[in-house]
Amino acid sequence: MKTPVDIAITGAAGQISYSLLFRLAAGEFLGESQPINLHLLEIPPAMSALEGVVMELNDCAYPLLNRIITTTDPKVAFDNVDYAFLVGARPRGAGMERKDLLQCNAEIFMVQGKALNDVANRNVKVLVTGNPANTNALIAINNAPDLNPKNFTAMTMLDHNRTINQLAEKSGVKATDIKNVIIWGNHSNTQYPDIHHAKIKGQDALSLVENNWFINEMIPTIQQRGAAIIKARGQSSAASAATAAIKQMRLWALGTPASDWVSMALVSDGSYDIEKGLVYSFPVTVNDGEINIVQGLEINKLSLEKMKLTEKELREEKEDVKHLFS
Ligand code: NAX
Repeated sequence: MKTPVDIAITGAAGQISYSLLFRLAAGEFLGESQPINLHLLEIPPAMSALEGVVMELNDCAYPLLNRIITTTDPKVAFDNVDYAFLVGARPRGAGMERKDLLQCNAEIFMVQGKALNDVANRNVKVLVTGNPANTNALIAINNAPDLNPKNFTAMTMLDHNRTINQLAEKSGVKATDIKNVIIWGNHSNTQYPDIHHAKIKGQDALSLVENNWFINEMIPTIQQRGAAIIKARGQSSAASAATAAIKQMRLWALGTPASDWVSMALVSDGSYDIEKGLVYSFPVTVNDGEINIVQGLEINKLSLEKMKLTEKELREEKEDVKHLFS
């Protein structure tokens, strides 16, 4: 039996975690021969709900689930962890401005960044899902000076998967026939889902679907998909978000297939003239746990405008929170 890996999940009593935890315990992340310890972080009012979730996890009698720790202390949750899924965040309340939301979440991610810095495994992989995900990741990175900024990504895999699905539905093919879609920028409604480099069964996507559909239907559909799900379901996307979180972390840990890239938000190194240091979504490949931004893609005028628009929003978010950087 392999040594268990330690995985922290914040917001463990929330609805994304209600899907995520069971799938991690079933082996969907690192496979069916890798035992895991789960470190579950919540805030005090949610601890009772979390105990219920733990009872259910135990009732599944998962062979891979070695140990469960529940806590309200980030330093206990992140102690020596190999992977951290930062899902927990404060939702937007009535009358709350976007700036207020940014602020209260910024404080959560400042505390968690410091705790990761102090106690996590030095090779920890941290995936930020809680919104505003890119800027929350930026705050955590800037409060974890002893960890490599490359240890952090924010989740744009759900947007990536949504783009694959839209293109597959439109062209009547399977999701696996679609390659090389891109999400640029922020996980917000300024994000730019780009299919200029995408292939459908090996052919250029834009030779098979109309440019007009791409610009006037597909892009807004992806940008507004979260809101459409809330309208239909009365709650925000949860199972699809958990699927995307597992996919992003799995590909980061185990590598991307040679035939495709995926989208992840990570610290910009200045590629594609995006401001260095912002947490921005790029097309990436992963080898041996190292994420590489796909270089040399041709960017036309439309793409450049959209990439700059979402970069501008991230710059503004950074301005609002940079007083919290250590
Ligand atoms: P829920 O409100 O169901 O759960 C959030 C949980 O986080 C709650 O149980 C709460 O008690 C806990 N929490 C709050 N502050 C905490 C703290 N300081 N430490 C630990 N736990 C804390 O939300 P859920 O639907 O699970 O969504 C979680 C986050 O994911 C939200 O911010 C949501 O906006 C975001 N999403 C991000 C997506 C992405 O693609 N990046 C897509 C899905 C989702 O909308």
